[in-house]
Amino acid sequence: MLMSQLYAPTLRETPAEAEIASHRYMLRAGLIRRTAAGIYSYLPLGLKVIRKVEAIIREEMNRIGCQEVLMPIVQPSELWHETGRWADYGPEMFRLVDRNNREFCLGPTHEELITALIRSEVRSYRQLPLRLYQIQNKYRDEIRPRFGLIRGREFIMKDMYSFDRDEEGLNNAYWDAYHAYERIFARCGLKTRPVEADSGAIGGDETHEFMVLADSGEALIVYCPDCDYAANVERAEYRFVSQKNEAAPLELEEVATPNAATIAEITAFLGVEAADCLKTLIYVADGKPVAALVRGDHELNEIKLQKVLGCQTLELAGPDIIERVTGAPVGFAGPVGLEVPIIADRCVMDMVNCVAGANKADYHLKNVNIGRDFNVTTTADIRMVEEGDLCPKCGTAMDSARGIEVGQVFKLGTKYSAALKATFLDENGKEQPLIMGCYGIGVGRTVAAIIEQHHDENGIKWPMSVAPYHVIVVPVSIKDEKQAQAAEEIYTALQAAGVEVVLDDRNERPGVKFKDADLIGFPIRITIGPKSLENGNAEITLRQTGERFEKPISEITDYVLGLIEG
Ligand code: 9G3
Repeated sequence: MLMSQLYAPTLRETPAEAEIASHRYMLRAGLIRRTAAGIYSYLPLGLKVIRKVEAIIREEMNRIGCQEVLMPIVQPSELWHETGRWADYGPEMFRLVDRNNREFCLGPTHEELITALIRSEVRSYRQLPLRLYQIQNKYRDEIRPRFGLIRGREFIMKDMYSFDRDEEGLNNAYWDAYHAYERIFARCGLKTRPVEADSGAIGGDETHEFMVLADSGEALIVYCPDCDYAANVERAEYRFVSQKNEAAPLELEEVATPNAATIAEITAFLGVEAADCLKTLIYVADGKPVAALVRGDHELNEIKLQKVLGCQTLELAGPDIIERVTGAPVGFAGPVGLEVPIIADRCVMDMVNCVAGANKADYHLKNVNIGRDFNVTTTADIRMVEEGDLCPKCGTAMDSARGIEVGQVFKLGTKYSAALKATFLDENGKEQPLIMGCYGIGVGRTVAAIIEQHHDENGIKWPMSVAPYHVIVVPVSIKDEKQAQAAEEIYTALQAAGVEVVLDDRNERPGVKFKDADLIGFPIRITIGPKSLENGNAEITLRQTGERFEKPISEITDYVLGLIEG
């Protein structure tokens, strides 16, 4: 490929909307262009990388016995009515109607579709296990698309679905996919960390997310430096050590706290620690009000609360419900005298003489004590884990990091096969539901994450396995007959050896050519300059390490092949 013909419109300046490195460089290096919010066109260089990542994914999916299919993007609403999910996703689902006014959606995922696809033809245990996957566009109308391909509204996903006769079969599929993911991301040059995650609305019990640790990541994880425990904070647990406060309970006291509603205002106004305050949060669970209590310096984890309550819907109560339930405006809620169920975090049970809202406008209570002044309905772990909390497995203080979720593996069980009546006959002719798992990788997200982990101030540093081209050959001056000829010879020899190579044949100043080479991030740059040429050499620069050295032109092809193999 000649640089003068390659359609890679590089930009000198960083576009304003790009907030993170990968988004910045994908625009500046001419890999993608924004068509609409969260919707992108892939330009030649970007598409080459996407296709290389897909090829690695295909190899590893095929290696664990998966078969590739391609399902439609446009999905009939009937299937989503059968599983009851048509209404679940509201505005996030792109919906459309056809000329006969029939309802469809643009597929955000394909559990319904794949299960309906096979249910009438997979009828016997002899046909199991079955593992089908596709690499296809997905559509989710995100409220805030951002960070380029990391949170788009149209994105390419590899989604695999496994069908087994029993839990053991599902377990095999789950761990085959898990280890395939480890190989996929390693082959892409990505350092990932699998973390235990919350299975959320899609049901099932066990699930892991593959995280790329990056400060720009939207997910927050905690991990143990000593053992392999790692989890998304939505789901993370910690070793709870009860440290009962030994102070004697003091007389309950009502204090005027005009306009001091938040924990920060109360601690300032009363001169107490946040850890001595009670945070009372009023929620509506399946339509009924409940109170959740956490220590003032802790965060409530709504996902844990919802699991403890076992409710379908859970949302923070609005000001009017708070007024009705507590008798006070927002900010003065407390447990004393509340008529609703109270769920307290375990840490609350160690508290003595704490400060809480008085359920009265502009008043708080001091020296509130559990048992004497109020009772709780349930005590549970409903707290957001933080850095420094103890590992639930080995007790070491945990670290935290932000992560980009590039893949996830889920055990679904019979959630979709039961709803869609996808069953098989076992040896005894007895009808059994298929046991399912689903496994996703965000292809665009993976490409963006590779850039997040492989870039510097000059641009991208592609791992060889996914680079859009392996080599760029740069003559310092294309006008110099000898340089142009040597460059042409090297370029032709590399092409003949099957190397993916670009020749920068532009009549540009060397600095411009070197800047573009670094920005686009070719792993190998071969520079033909007047000095090295006199000795029959060319200069090689490795983008990953910055190493620079000369090689006789006659040895270049073999050396480059060695680097690509390496
Ligand atoms: C929807 C919309 C958004 C969604 C879903 C459905 C996420 C939805 C969960 C999954 C689970 C797995 C197969 C590949 C791996 C992930 N967002 N999920 O089900 F209608 Cl609008 O997609 N699916």
